[in-house]
Amino acid sequence: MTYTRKIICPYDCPSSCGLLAETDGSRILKVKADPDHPVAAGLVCNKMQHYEESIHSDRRILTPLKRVGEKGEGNFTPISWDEAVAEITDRWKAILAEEGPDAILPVYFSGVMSVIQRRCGDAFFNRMGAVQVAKTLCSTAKGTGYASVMGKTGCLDPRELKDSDFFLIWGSNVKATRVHTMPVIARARKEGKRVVLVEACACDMADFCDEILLVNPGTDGALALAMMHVLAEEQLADEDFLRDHAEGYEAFKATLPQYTPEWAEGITGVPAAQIRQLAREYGAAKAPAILLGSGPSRHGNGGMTTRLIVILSAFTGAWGRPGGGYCGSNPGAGPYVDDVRVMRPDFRQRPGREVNINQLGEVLSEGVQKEATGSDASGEPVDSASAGVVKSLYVYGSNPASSVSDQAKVLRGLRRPDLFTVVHERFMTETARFADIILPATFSVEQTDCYNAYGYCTFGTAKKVLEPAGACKSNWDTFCLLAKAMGYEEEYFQRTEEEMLADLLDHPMPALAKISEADWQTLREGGTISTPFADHLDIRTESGKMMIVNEKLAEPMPRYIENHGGPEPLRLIVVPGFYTLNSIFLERDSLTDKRGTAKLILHPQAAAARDIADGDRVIAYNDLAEVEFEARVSELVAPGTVAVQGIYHTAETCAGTCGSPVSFGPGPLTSNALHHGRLSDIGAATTMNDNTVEVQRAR
Ligand SMILES: Nc1nc2c(c(=O)[nH]1)N[C@H]1C(S)=C(S)[C@@H](COP(=O)(O)OP(=O)(O)OC[C@H]3O[C@@H](n4cnc5c(=O)[nH]c(N)nc54)[C@H](O)[C@@H]3O)O[C@H]1N2
Ligand SMILES: Nc1nc2c(c(=O)[nH]1)N[C@H]1C(S)=C(S)[C@@H](COP(=O)(O)OP(=O)(O)OC[C@H]3O[C@@H](n4cnc5c(=O)[nH]c(N)nc54)[C@H](O)[C@@H]3O)O[C@H]1N2
Ligand SMILES: [Mo]
Repeated sequence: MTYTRKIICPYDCPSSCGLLAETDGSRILKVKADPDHPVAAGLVCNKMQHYEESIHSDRRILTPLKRVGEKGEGNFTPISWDEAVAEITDRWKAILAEEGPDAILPVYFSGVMSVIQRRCGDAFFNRMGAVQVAKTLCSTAKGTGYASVMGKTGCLDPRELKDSDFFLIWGSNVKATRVHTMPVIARARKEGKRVVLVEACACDMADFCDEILLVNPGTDGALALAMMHVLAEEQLADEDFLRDHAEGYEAFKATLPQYTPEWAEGITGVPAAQIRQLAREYGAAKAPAILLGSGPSRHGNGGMTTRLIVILSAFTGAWGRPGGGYCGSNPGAGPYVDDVRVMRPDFRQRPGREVNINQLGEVLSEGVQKEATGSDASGEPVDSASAGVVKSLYVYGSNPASSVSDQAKVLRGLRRPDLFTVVHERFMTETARFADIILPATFSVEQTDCYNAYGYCTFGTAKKVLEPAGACKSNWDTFCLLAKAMGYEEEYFQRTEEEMLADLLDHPMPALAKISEADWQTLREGGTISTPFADHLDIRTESGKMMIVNEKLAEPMPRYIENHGGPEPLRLIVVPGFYTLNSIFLERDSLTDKRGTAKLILHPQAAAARDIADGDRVIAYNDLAEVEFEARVSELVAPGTVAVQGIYHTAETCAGTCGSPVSFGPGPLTSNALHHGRLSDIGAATTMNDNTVEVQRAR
């Protein structure tokens, strides 16, 4: 007998789709979009269409594993949970006694996005007092930039775009990363509305837009300023709106004369005439929408760039009209549940050492240097306890060996024989292969949780559909086991995940407090509800006005600042892959076969200057590393830019003893080895699009 259950996609995507899973109680047989889900409404992405292939993949890790042989070699032997938990907690107790909690580093990021499973490890590591990680690997520069203008104001929910009359898609690969907005754009174009793309690499989106502006990466702020220069000069700014709803307009306006389109052409590479034309069209529209992706913010100037684009979105008063304004940050009145109840900062007795996830390589390989020389970089002798050398790494819901910058350094750190590494995973990822102990993790259908969509005004719950495969355990159950063995007696660690969900729903945040009884029923049974769209003129800053000038920042007045850049002639950006989601889905040959080997997209001019043809094997290099790719020559990338799509495994860890020959790159390192760990101007975020390389044909 088969039956259908509602589930929610657990991955890092704005849609948080509702899906219908057909099951016989032991397996998921089929997955399709839930026609009643407020966002999915019958459309599911290419990856989740066959979620069951991932859940029942024969590459899944089903038992705890212990390393045999050298680190990173990939040889493991099965052990029981009791043995694994005993070994982990014995090691941790010894490290805590000898070095203190600053020597234990927990890392998670966006592998599972549901509230409880994503955040529950914080409670455990707060209780321990372990290192605190700034999790700024994704869109924190954009989020901080947005908030420094708009505070907590909700932006457009993508469902409001039906009323927009002009679309400016700015550094967003909608086809790959916001698939539910594709039909909106297609319909708009049929209705004769214009769709303009501002991109550094337009390969995926060119066919869906009326016009493309190819910009040099990291220069979007100059483009936004030049557009506002034209709008102000030609009286297309809505000055009444800006005086009523914003602070600092007059002072900002006084800075605009210098930012001419001709000035911006020299920086962005976009012809001045095209900038002027775009500004006029944008200014003439009643309800233009800017759809901003995170790409332009992953630079040393990413926060400032975002501020300028957000100010532009308000410059013609569009925020006051349905469909007008800005789409791409948190749209709603959420959060709906209080994740502090899951993360339990109150368990922490001491502040703990802080590290930034983008500098993980630096932090882990610190130990290499100190072990080898007995001194730190300055030559000072090191007392390893006070210097805080990390002695144990615990990774869950993340694959930092593949996703974090400065990959060579991350791998060097992971190879340290004295680093005790535990990875809670579903597959033999690049990171898992360096573990001392691997713990087998569940899929979302084997978990109970709630889901706070970050791109739409929806909230949902989903209950466990299947018992965990093999000996797999959820993050929640794993931390409860570890807590018991550590002797942590708080009631929190005695709960089930079902009890934790009930607790969250019993203590709703204001945004959820007033929903109807029918909606409560949906949440109790498992399903997704829509919550009201934000009132875009209810500006949730201290003063109730947008902060064009923000006195709290080191740079109160918005202006153009340069990104980090570098000495090599080509700017390297990374672009999300269409067939994969970060390093997730690499277990599915049906998807990875379609994407093929890792490619470096470059402009015909850059290719010709280096005697490179489409399909050639090439090496991209800078001061950090050399990485091999297959060249793809395209006019749809900015002339001085090279782009790498998707995350790949390295050949080093997968070609050898790897039991699962998943898709891998041609060399021992991937594009992230070419990324510095430098941070953004505000938000201390990744700058993975802000690196330079030289490229040559491989011998
Ligand atoms: N299929 C798929 N879906 C995904 C993901 C995935 O990997 N694959 N990842 C998920 C995650 S974690 C996230 S955060 C989101 C990703 O969301 P975003 O980071 O917003 O990704 P994109 O929408 O592709 O936007 C990045 C775009 O910015 C462009 N770009 C890079 N630098 C610049 C620049 O300086 N200026 C301009 N104008 N453009 C630039 C790139 O060419 C790319 O097309 O998507 C989520 N959804
Ligand atoms: N080159 C390059 N680098 C990038 C990006 C890029 O586009 N290109 N994207 C960046 C962005 S936007 C992001 S958000 C980050 C993502 O960075 P990460 O979060 O480090 O990377 P993911 O690839 O999403 O890996 C998540 C892992 O979590 C595991 N997982 C899933 N569910 C669970 C669970 O319930 N429990 C446990 N224990 N594990 C689980 C998955 O199997 C997967 O291996 O990467 C960043 N790095
Ligand atoms: Mo992300």
